[in-house]
Amino acid sequence: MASSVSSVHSCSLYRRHASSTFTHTMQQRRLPFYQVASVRVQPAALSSSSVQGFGSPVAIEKKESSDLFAVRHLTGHVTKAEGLRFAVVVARFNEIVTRPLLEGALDTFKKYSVKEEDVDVVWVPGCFEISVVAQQLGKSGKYNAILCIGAVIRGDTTHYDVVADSASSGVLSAGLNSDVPCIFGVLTCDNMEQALDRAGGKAGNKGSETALTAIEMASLVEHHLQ
Ligand code: INI
Repeated sequence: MASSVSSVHSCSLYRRHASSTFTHTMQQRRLPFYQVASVRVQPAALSSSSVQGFGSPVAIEKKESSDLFAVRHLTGHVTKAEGLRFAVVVARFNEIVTRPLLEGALDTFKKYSVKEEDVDVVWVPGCFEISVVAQQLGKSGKYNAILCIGAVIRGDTTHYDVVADSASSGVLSAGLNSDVPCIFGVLTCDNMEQALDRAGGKAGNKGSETALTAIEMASLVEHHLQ
């Protein structure tokens, strides 16, 4: 298979970004670079069998060792959080879940060098109210990203679906309308046990994970997209 970019030289930019990105375990799990590279590049070095198994470790290994990626890769860095400002909008409904999610998020901000004075926390009654506030905060121009935290837990009626759908589409709209990343840290669970598992229990703390997403997105916009 021929490659249109097979003659390009080694790309130090790609390597620099890739290695620093992959030092982070969250990023490793998501494999953002390999997925992008897999789609965009069909290197001659790959055999047809390795191309067939595109997501296989063998195919990834071969592509990584080639020097074909002479394109710019823009990514946010969780290690470049200093000076970035965040708002966290958190729902009081199911506070037994949302409070530990918030604590996880604030811990993570601290670990990644976000100063306490660069974070504002805004409480709202429930998930339904998150997006209107997120949009206002985004439009205020004061923040690099807005982290939205809530917990919707299925009950006997369809109310769950209405609130969960409004929260997800509302947070998306808030980001699109304000041009500031609005991160979806709302749990949608079948029961309280599932929710607690994800709020610092056996499934980790989703508040902490979404804080990392907020840092990465804020860094991406601040350092590459302005
Ligand atoms: N709000 C939540 O944040 N989680 C829920 O699980 C929930 N349920 O299931 O009802 C919920 N409802 C309240 C809603 O967000 C609004 O606050 C309310 O409807 C007033 O607008």
